[in-house]
Amino acid sequence: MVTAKVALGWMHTARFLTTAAQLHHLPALDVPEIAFVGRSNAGKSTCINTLTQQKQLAFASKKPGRTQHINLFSLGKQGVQDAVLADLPGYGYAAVPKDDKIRWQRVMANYLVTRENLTGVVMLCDPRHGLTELDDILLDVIRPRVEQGLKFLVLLTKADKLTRAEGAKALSIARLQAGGGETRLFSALKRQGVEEVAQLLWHWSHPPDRPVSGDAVPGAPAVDSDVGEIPASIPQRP
Ligand SMILES: Nc1nc2c(ncn2[C@@H]2O[C@H](COP(=O)(O)OP(=O)(O)OP(=O)(O)O)[C@@H](O)[C@H]2O)c(=O)[nH]1
Ligand SMILES: [Mg+2]
Repeated sequence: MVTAKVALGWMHTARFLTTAAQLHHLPALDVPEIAFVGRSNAGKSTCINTLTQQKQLAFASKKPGRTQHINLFSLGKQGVQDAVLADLPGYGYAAVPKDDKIRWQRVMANYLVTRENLTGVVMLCDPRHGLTELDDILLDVIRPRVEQGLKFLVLLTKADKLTRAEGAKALSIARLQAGGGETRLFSALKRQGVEEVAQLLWHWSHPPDRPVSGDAVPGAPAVDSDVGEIPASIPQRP
């Protein structure tokens, strides 16, 4: 188990990579990508800022619908990118015109189904509203990939607004609905769950069979040794 200090240090290396309004504008990457999804205003951007210990990395706002593009953030020490976080626009915001909603739901579904380096999905949910119909649809979309190993966490946000008993109840309901994935309470305000989530995401991004660059495991075969081609280099920020 990685220590909270190491996991939080790794999270703190986050820096802006790119923003895209459409899927084909996203760069092809070969490092693990972890997507933050959920209803508008659930607290996705705030969660990313809290985990990375950076106030304004992702734009958070009281006004729902603040995030309108897919924003990618690189993680990794000393300029070495070893994972990417993706902040996705929220869904279900009533004031968004219907056509835009449908367009966005398609982009989101396509992203979740086709993004090759997608390793994990963090679904944020305000426990006072529970998992909604749109959350369920999204769970259906990713289910086949979860069965193939996609990691999955339901994060019940704004836990500071719940009593202990309400929190425990929300957790057990979400566990039933999420079926299989991990479920946690999270509060950006009280920093509840921050260390555990950072550690979990570190493990998702550093599976034992994927040695960290420059950190060869003695006796382990080289990565891709049977593929016979040099892995594509990872684009670096200038
Ligand atoms: N009390 C409390 N408020 C929170 C917490 N996390 C987020 N909020 C508030 O919830 C609101 C929405 O947060 P955002 O992080 O912008 O939500 P989002 O999911 O990124 O929203 P979209 O970009 O519209 O999809 C803001 O007013 C935050 O301050 C929390 O842990 N506790
Ligand atoms: Mg946002």
